[in-house]
Order: sequence, then structure tokens, then C-alpha cells
Amino acid sequence: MSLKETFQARTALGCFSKTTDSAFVEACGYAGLDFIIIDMEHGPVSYETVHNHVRAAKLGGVHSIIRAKSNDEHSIGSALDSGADGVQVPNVNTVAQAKQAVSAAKFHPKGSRGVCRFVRAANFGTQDKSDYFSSANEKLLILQVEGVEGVNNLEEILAIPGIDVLFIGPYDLSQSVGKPGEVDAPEVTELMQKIAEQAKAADVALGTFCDSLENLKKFKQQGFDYIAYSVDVNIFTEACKFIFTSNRC
Ligand code: 3PY
Repeated sequence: MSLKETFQARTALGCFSKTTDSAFVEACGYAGLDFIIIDMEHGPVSYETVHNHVRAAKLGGVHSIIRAKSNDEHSIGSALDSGADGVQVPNVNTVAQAKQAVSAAKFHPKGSRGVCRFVRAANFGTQDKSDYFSSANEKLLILQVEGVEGVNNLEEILAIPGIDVLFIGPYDLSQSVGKPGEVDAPEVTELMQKIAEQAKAADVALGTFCDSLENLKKFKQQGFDYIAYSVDVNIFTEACKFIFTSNRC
């Protein structure tokens, strides 16, 4: 089942990855996550590591999404060249920025992504050309709206064809309203509610991030389609704290 089919049927659940060891990514697959977001915006990974993570995701049976370093042609094209199932683009605030992301992620006629068919995504040139160029345009494009400016332009952003998921970044949003880190502040939750209503009205799938089980439950109940819960290294450290510190005798 593709990731899109999964979130059309039920909430898809995954986490961010900020490790350089592909074993974590593979293990996330065995643990039953629907997706893993390999983070090039805030994580330490190089393109070489991204390629190994994408291979490990396939082996473990988890869909791989790359959060691009930034909203530019090279970051988005290179992320997709790795063969990942999709790309997530941070910090989209304007219609022009949203169109730029779509254009960088899609080949003609939907966009102007840089063409090279000798990349991992095209089995290093062995995939049938027409298959590659048509299937590449089906890769997921996830846009992050995480600032007040993006919220103000949301109706027009959501009308742009080619956006599979509108992803709210609660932490950046909290900074944008002057309360960095306070993701449960009413200013943030009200904006999130507004974004959720607009995305649903535009029939665009909705995603977000959370780092508490209460919010995970709340977002599932609110009908979010794609939820990233926390970060692999944080899940590991929280589990270690629970096992080794809380139970110390
Ligand atoms: C945010 O919360 O701002 C994000 O980008 C999720 O990591």
C-alpha cells in the first residue's frame, strides 16, 4: 500500500529521523511505522547518508520522506533523486514559494525538476524512461506552513495543484506568534484549527508534528491524516530515561 493510500484509509503515523545510522531507519520499519521523515533541515545527514537511509527504509518496509534542507530546486530535486517516496518542504509562506516547490518536485508538464535518469530513483538508468518520468510525478509533495504569513496566504496556496499534504509545523508557528516552544498556547492551537479547517475545505490532506501522546490522540481525533510523532533519538532517550532512570533502585 502506498503512503497516500494509507492516509486516505486512516491516519498515517511516523517520526522524524535525525540519526546518521541507517539501522534506526530500518528498525522503524520493523516496528510498524508508516513513514519516516529523514531530516535534512535540522538533522546531521549528508546526501550519501540519505541514500543509505532510503535503502534501509525499503528493507524495513517503511515509507521514506526527505525533509529538504530548504525550498530550492537543488534541495528538492536531490532529495527525490535518492528514490524516497516523497519530499517535505519547510517554511512555505507565499504562493510564489509554494509554486516554486511544486515546480522543483515535478517533471514537465507539472513542473521543471532537473532531469537526470542515472540516479538511484531511476534504478541508475535501468528503469524504463517513460515509467520513470510518469511515476516520479506521483511522489508525495508535502508543504510545511509554519508561520503567520503562510496562514494568511493559505487559501491561495491550497488551490495550487500538486500538493499532497499540507503540514503544520507547530514549533515554528509558536515562534511566529511570539511564543517559541509553546505549542499548546491558545494563539498556536487557534491557528492550527484555522489551518485544519481550510485544508479540509480544500480537500488537501493534513499533517502535523507532536511530541506528546495527548496531542497525538487529539490530532488523530481531529482527523489529521499524517502525523509525525517526535524524533527517533528523542524516542530512544525517553525510553532509556523511563527504563534506566525512573526505575533505578
Ligand atoms: C515544527 O514544529 O515547526 C516542525 O517543523 C516540526 O519539526
